[in-house]
Amino acid sequence: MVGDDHMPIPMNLSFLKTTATVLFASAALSASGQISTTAYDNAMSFANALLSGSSGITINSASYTGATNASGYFTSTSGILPFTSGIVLTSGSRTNVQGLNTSTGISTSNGLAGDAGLTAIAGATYDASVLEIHFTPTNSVISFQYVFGSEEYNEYVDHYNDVFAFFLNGLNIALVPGTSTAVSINNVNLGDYPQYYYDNTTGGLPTQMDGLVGRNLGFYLYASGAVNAGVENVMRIAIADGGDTALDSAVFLAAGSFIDDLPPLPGAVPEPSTYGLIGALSLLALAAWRRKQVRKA
Ligand SMILES: [Ca+2]
Ligand SMILES: [Ca+2]
Ligand SMILES: [Ca+2]
Repeated sequence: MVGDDHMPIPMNLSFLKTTATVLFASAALSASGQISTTAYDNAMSFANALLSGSSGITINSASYTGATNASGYFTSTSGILPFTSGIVLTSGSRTNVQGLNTSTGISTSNGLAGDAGLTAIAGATYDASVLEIHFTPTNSVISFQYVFGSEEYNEYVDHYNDVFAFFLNGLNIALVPGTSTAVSINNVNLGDYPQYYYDNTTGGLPTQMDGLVGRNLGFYLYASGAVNAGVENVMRIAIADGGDTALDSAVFLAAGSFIDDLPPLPGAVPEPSTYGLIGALSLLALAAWRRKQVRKA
């Protein structure tokens, strides 16, 4: 599909969409701060932006597939996202994550193919943007922080299932904490895992994204999983439109948050599926190692 909106939707949904546009036209004026973006340059710089200075991770190579303008670097006023800089990958245009929220249907159709891995999770996908990172960690677990945002919220939930995933050595680790459920439009919204969902259709936050996942205090999202220490591992960070190429979705990755350690916040632990992979004993050993590092500091 070449157009900039979905195919016609049922009357009741059209009505909701019109109503929402009117409702937040004034509310958006109260939002403060901003998200700024700059253009994607090259895959290695992009991948290295995720590392902190003291990281035990070495990035050996990286490649990017997707529209050049679908991705870029961002900086953000504090209070919009849980972090203030990083990289953003979208299924449309990077500039569409900037605010204010003046439209319920910001959309860029790049006319690109989807991603087979994402299609396996969420059904047919299009306009995929994929960053593949080949890296060597020092320790046997990695984690990083992210926020998912989309224009599909709320009116296209259960209609257009935009999706993203972090395939770590082939396994998706972008899951609702404590579950094996992938983070997508249909899986996290006002009705499903609402504690992780921020409804921005009233324009409370200065970003065009109508809904954000992973920005609520106490419900931040970290992807974490087991890796093979000392040898090369592969992570594919992928996002795509579901169903057609319209209405953008974005995934924000926090600068410096890609570490070979458990997530930094109390209570932010790896997914249960990860426990099976790492094994309870190595998790305990890792925790003990980390406590020792803290004491030494
Ligand atoms: Ca698109
Ligand atoms: Ca919007
Ligand atoms: Ca979409």
